[in-house]
Amino acid sequence: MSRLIVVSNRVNPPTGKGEESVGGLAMALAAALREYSGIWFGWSGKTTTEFTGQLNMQKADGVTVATVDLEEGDYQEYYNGYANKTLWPLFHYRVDLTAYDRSFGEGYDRVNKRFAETLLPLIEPDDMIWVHDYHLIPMARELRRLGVTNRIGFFLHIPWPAHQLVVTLPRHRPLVEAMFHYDLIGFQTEESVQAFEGYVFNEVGGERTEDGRLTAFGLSTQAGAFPIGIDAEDFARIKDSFRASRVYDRLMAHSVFRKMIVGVDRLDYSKGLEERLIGFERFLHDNEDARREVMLLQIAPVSRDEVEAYQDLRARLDGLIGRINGEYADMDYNPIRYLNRSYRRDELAGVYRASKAALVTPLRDGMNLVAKEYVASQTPDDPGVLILSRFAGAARQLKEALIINPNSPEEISDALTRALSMDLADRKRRWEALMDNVTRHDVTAWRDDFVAALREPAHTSTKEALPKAANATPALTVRAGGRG
Ligand code: GDG
Repeated sequence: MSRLIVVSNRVNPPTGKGEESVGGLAMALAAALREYSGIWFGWSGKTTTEFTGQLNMQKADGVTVATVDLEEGDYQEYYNGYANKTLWPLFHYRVDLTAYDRSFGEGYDRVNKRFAETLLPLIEPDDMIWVHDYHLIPMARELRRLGVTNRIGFFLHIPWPAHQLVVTLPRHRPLVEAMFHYDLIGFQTEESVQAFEGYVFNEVGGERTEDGRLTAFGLSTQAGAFPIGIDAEDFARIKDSFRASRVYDRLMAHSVFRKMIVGVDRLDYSKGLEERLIGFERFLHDNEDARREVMLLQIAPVSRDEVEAYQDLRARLDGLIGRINGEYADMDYNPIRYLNRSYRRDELAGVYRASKAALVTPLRDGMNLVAKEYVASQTPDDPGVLILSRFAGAARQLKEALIINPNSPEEISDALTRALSMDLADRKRRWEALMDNVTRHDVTAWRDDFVAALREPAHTSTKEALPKAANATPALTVRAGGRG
């Protein structure tokens, strides 16, 4: 069997101690690689004054991990710059927060080139390469320039935005062209696939071939939806673990007369935290009886805090929570408990289990794994209710959740009323259907579906190496068409 080389910006190998770092991509890849012999390659998280290309190799929990340090300037332009100040906001429909600095794009291309050069010596002829997320879109193009003809797949963890948003990027064409150097492109939802195709057909005159491939720029690729899942079995198991039970007991003891609602998110403007709080404020305003009875536990570990938009969000949240607690708290009651720290995964499972409802209210989200984790952590004979934004990719699958528009405080408030008064039979019926979905479409199914499609596409084209010209965008370089 060919090896799998996974490439992602950050490499977070599983520790086996439930202490994996925060973030959906890390959660998913750690679980996906656990049973796969292969290499996980990416940035070490460290910066140096000058890029050396020195590979650090380690074995962690059965996975070979290969990391490289980045130069400080690279880190600023590629990571804090193009990835997190340009692509992340734009792909989450926040044109107002999108920075279009040219130097960021140059840093982004430079780092992708450096990653490709560093990875090259590790690649064997039969390896499949699976590149992850918006940080690394040009990676396949750079590998092809170095002569790599292996199968290379790409998975985008965040949404692909509408055509009109993509074209606000000054370098949108080379960015999309770079995607055509992959053999397979995976998106979270059909909606993202369609948005991508919309760009390809309407902006660059691309076409769909009879066998379903996309052609443009003289290249061809295959695109599809591969909704990511969680390790549902593991969550269902750790929810009963010692640590989870300890957290559960602690929370239940404190909230005997109170119903707890939970929110767990990286502190990010895409997650709709402000909208959630305003919806909860509306709920408290409209339901006098609920005051003192209902509390929101919001876990929000700080994320990307070198980026101004994240600092601003944090300050606004501090103000908003102060206002709501000031208005509705009593000597022995705080409506919102807000925690800017992260917890172990097994502790999170205990928190989910102790909560009568979860509020998952992103304004845009590729998938949202928290929604699935909440479902997987419930007790079958007394499950809580998931309230889920229609703008999360997960809403396409988790249809038995209470689906809301997070921009509407009234909808959030009404959903809370409904969730907290829902009878057991209705809760069970919904949860069983949700759990069935979360279990069937788990992270293993996601990995296997993607890898199978990458390995044996129904109809395939053979990618060829690109000429090694450093900065040129090459002309037609890929032979499209069937294998035979
Ligand atoms: C991206 C896409 C897509 C959170 N707090 C703690 C903690 N977390 C974990 C959660 C969950 C993960 O972080 C967050 O995953 P999400 O999917 O909700 O969101 P992103 O980080 O934005 O992930 C997203 C995902 O990639 C996968 O493709 O679903 O749309 O944006 O697993 O549990 N984990 C721990 N302590 C915390 O305090 N241990």
